[in-house]
Amino acid sequence: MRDFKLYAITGEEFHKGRELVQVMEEAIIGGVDIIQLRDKNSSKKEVLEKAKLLKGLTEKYNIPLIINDHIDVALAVDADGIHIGQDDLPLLEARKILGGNKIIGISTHKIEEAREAEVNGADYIGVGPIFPTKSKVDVVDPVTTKYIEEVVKEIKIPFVAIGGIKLHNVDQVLNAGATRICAISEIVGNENVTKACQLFIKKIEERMSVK
Ligand code: TZP
Ligand code: MG
Repeated sequence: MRDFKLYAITGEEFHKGRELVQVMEEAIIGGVDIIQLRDKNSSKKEVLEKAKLLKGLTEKYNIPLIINDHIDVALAVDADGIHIGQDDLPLLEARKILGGNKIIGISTHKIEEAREAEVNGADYIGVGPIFPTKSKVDVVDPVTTKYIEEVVKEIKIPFVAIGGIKLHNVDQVLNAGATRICAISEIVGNENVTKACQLFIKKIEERMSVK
């Protein structure tokens, strides 16, 4: 898959009445280079409609669209891939359905899960939650930046850090070795979505230039 720096996930509870597509377009303008549709509250039909709208948007800007959980929706709109959790359809089954050309990302919370994802052919892993987060129910305890350090040492496939990452603490995440950042509330909950993304990108790029 094409590499990325800043991954935005939808979280309409934070959008403050603003339209989904508008918020995500502001994020892309600010430098987000991959988007995930994540919606745990809507019907499949509603998720499909949102996926169609976001597919139009991500095509316009030529960035990948990832669908959380709903492999059928991903196929229906020809999204670029899916993101699954440890309790979802197993990676190998998802790969059988999607084929080799689609992106499959999987959330991991410990090094054993990261190893398994790598062996099973994940395109990227999520590493988190780094910090406490209110954006996910039943979330596991924070894995802290220690888990990032373990992944950096051992895992070869791309990883993205997630969970409670804000502009004020992203430096800790980058210092631990992350080069890709994912956020919900700090991006889509921001009054100025574009500006928040620009500031994230600036921090990521600054760190990469001193490596
Ligand atoms: N997976 C692990 S933490 C999390 C997800 C989906 C929520 C991240 O949201 P926020 O608002 O950036 O903490
Ligand atoms: Mg899931």
